[in-house]
Parts: sequence; structure tokens; C-alpha cells
Amino acid sequence: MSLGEETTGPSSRRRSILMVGLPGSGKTTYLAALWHAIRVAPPGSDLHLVRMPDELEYLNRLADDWIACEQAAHSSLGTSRRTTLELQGPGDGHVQLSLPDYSGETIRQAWTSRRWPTSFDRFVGGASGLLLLVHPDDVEPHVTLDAVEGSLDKIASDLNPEQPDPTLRPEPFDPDRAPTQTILVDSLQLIRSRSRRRRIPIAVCVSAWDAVGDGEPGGWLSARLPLLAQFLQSNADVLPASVFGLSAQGTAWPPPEGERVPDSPEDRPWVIAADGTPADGIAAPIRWILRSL
Ligand SMILES: Nc1nc2c(ncn2[C@@H]2O[C@H](COP(=O)(O)OP(=O)(O)O)[C@@H](O)[C@H]2O)c(=O)[nH]1
Ligand SMILES: [Mg+2]
Repeated sequence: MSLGEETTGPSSRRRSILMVGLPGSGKTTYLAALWHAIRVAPPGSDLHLVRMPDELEYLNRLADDWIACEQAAHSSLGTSRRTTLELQGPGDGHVQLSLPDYSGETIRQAWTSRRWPTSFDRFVGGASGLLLLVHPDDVEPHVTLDAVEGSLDKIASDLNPEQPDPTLRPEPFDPDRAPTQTILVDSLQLIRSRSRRRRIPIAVCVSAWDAVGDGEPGGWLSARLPLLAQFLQSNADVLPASVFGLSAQGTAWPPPEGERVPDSPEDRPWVIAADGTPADGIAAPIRWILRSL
């Protein structure tokens, strides 16, 4: 399989993929593992580099830390590294893949303040597709209808005007405590409203899948982030989506009892498709986006 399916047009096609996710969703670790796969890819493979990227030093540092099982440094608000990778495509053409690593604070602040940096907005405007990362251990609980109904009963009884409950105090709305799926759906709506494209394929990557254990990524999304899953389902014509389970590290660092990190860094990362079947390596979500354009 090759990166980029188009065979007509200029010999180099520009594609920009926006990697989004809240802070700590696994973006930088993914970039580190992806870059390592690219830098060791043999000539002739679709991950083969056509030109050394300008951000070579930064990418190598990320990948070297990843090899040493060291966590990626935190990117601060508004900063990103413009990582443009020029990779071999089919035939004579090649694909220029722009994959900046914006700070997750950009998405969180867009939710709370309705603003994001101009450079991010420019990238959103032209992005061909999205890599949306979600960390399974960092999902603010969703509120089920059952829980709401139970609360309504309690509120109704507590609001008894005959015997008001003095402990009952309304809490002011705090956007920082909004559920993860609310923030993610809002950010997808904002991205869509600022995009120049009619259709934006989204690869939803549930990172640290090694920590989830059994199950299928598609089912996980419907169960844990039902609003996001239903939003994507009902907008499938303009936001076609595919869910992946992604383990960019292969395991937690340090590894849990009884597990070990494979000696060869290339053997560490793995990706599975929505139904739990093995996907085509660490670049599978990117391949899917490029095929879906
Ligand atoms: N177990 C496990 N943890 C991971 C994996 N990928 C990332 N993490 C952890 O998730 C946390 C956030 O990752 P990071 O890439 O810094 O997220 P970012 O803020 O979105 O760039 C870190 O503690 C990583 O070690 C993985 O494949 N498996
Ligand atoms: Mg990061």
C-alpha cells in the first residue's frame, strides 16, 4: 500500500494533516514513533523519505527520547514545530506531509476562551485531514440519561419548599470541568467552520491502547465518548471517520510487571483498526486519511 493515491497533477502533492487532542493525549509520542519508522524505512517503501525535513534535529531528539523510553517534553501554548515530511508516493510523485505538533492547550483554550492562535487558524483553514488523539485514561466522565434522571428526582425532593435542604448549593458552570467529548465535538465544529474544505477525513486514534486491554476501538469510542461517536456518525458525509487503537510506546513506561519493552524500537508500536484487527503499522491512520481524501 502506498501513501497518497492520486496519480495525476504535480509530481509533489502537498497534504497537511492537523494533529489535535487535549493535553496529554499522546500526540508527541505518536510523532516520535512515526518519525522513527520513517527514518529507518527502506528505499522503495511508501514511508521512504524524499528529502530530509527542516526540523530534522527536533524530530531526531523526539525519536531518540522515545527509543530511550523517555516521555516527550510538553509543548506550550501556541508553539508547534512545523514538521513537513516529504515521502515517496506512487509512481514518480511524492507526498509532502505537513504534521505540526500543536499544544493540546490550543484546543482546551479554544473551548474556554473561543480563541486560538492565528498560525493554528491558518493551518486549520487548509488541513486535508485530522488525526484526533484521545488518551483512554483521561476521559472526563460522560453524564448518562439514567444519572440525569436520578439527579432530577433528588433535586425535586430536595427543593421541597416545606423543608429546604441547606446543604444544596448550585455550582456555577465551569467550562474547565466540561466532559472530554463535549470539548472534542466543539473543537471539530470549530475546525469545520474555519476550514476551506467541504470534506475532512478524521482518523480518531485512541492512544495508549496497550492500557485498555481487551475490546475494540470502535466499541470503546461508542461506549466512552458516545456524543463524539454519534456526532461523527451523523456527519459522515463531510467528516468521514475511522477509529484506531494506537500504542505508540507499545507498553507503559516503565513496563508493568511481566511485560518488557521489545529490544528493537521498530517492534514496539502497534495499531489496530476499529474492529480490533491489526492495522498496517504506525502510519495506518495517516494512510487511511490520504486514501479518504
Ligand atoms: N501506556 C502508554 N502510554 C502512552 C502511549 N503513548 C503516550 N503515552 C503516555 O501518554 C502521556 C501523554 O503523551 P504525550 O505524547 O506527551 O501527549 P501530548 O501532550 O498529546 O503530546 C505520556 O505520559 C505518555 O508516556 C502508549 O502507547 N502507551
Ligand atoms: Mg506534546
